[in-house]
Amino acid sequence: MKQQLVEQAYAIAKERYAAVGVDTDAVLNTLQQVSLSLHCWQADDVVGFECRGGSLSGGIQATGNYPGRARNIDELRADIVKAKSFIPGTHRLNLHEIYGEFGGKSVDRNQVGPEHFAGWIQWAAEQGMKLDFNSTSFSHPLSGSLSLSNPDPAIREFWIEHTMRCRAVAEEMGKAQGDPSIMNVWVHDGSKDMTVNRMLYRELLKDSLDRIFAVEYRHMKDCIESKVFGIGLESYTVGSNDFYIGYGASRGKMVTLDTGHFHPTESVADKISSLLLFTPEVMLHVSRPVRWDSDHVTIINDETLELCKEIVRCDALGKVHIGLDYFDASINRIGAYVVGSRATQKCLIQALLEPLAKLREYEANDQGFERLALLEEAKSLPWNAVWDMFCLKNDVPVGEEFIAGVQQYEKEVTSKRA
Ligand code: RNT
Ligand code: ZN
Repeated sequence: MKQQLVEQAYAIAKERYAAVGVDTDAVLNTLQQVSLSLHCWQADDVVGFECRGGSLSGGIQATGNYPGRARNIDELRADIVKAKSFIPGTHRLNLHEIYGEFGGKSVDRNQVGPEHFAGWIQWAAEQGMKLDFNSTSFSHPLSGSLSLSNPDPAIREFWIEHTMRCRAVAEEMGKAQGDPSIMNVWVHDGSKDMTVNRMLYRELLKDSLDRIFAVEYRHMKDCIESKVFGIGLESYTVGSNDFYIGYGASRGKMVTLDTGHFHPTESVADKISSLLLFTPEVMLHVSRPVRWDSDHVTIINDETLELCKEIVRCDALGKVHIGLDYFDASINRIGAYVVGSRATQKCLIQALLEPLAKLREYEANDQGFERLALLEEAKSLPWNAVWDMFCLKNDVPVGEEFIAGVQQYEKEVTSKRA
């Protein structure tokens, strides 16, 4: 697209926004500071690089068999580099433990250490990306239905050891990058059918977490993620929302809000302000549930928009970490990264462009009509011109131009993967 067109449209948008008290240049600067944490697992359908193999378990599922899945570390890295070239700004990479560099050896989950991520740390530094991390409870012979809440001491110890080691890995990442690595603990623990032991498993999970978090680190931050149910684990989830809110609030740990992990009419946006009053920060997994926690590619929709608006309205960009979490195996996977990341950023820019001062003035004066009218008008202010300028400034394709870029990479690279 012509640079001149983008500049002209931006000049007009700048004036329109100035009229409602919004400084578009300041918005561009603010958005520049916001890093998304790109989930590594969209590139390979959550398979990872353990040499054990086996299928995805733990109640999650990547459906579709679009060709071109990344089959090894080099392919995954190349895909991330390609995706990132279409996403404006500076972003982080979120790794799972199963994506370690195990050098063709079988390294069990209770043997993992920072050495398996030394290559990633070096690569990320070269790419100007910071790393976040996740322990991995699923897709392992000992995953079963219960990991950290398993009444069998041997199995529970195994997963405690794994999670403790993962924190040590995250600590090394944080140290190397001079910025804390955020480590998410999500365990799939639950039960397919009714349980008569809800309390027992939750007590065990609480105790496991207390032991895991007993070691204090300075270069990593912990977060804990709840969900409603998993596939094959429909009747009970040990790590429910209530469980982790209680845990996070009492232990000063961040709670991870995955937008696919709540009842369909529940507003995740509404949770931000409550959590921030009782937990230090918030981690997000921005996704798009369709009928269930289906992990479709994030798009601009009311849910994502409201979520971003709440972050901005709470003045919490510095306290809310925005990670993505979806895995669609039915479409071009690099395209999936780009669409979901750009959609999240487009929601953020709309949130930043909200004429908040004016809206708050109306609200303070009890001017309900005026507030409603401006909220409605703001929806069609020319935010897209500001977004195009953001892309232009960051030297990434403006508008739909990235489609051809993704297609070219598919033709040259991913379509050749058997
Ligand atoms: C699963 C959780 C979790 C995973 C990743 C792969 O329901 O959302 O965050 O998606 O750990
Ligand atoms: Zn998630």
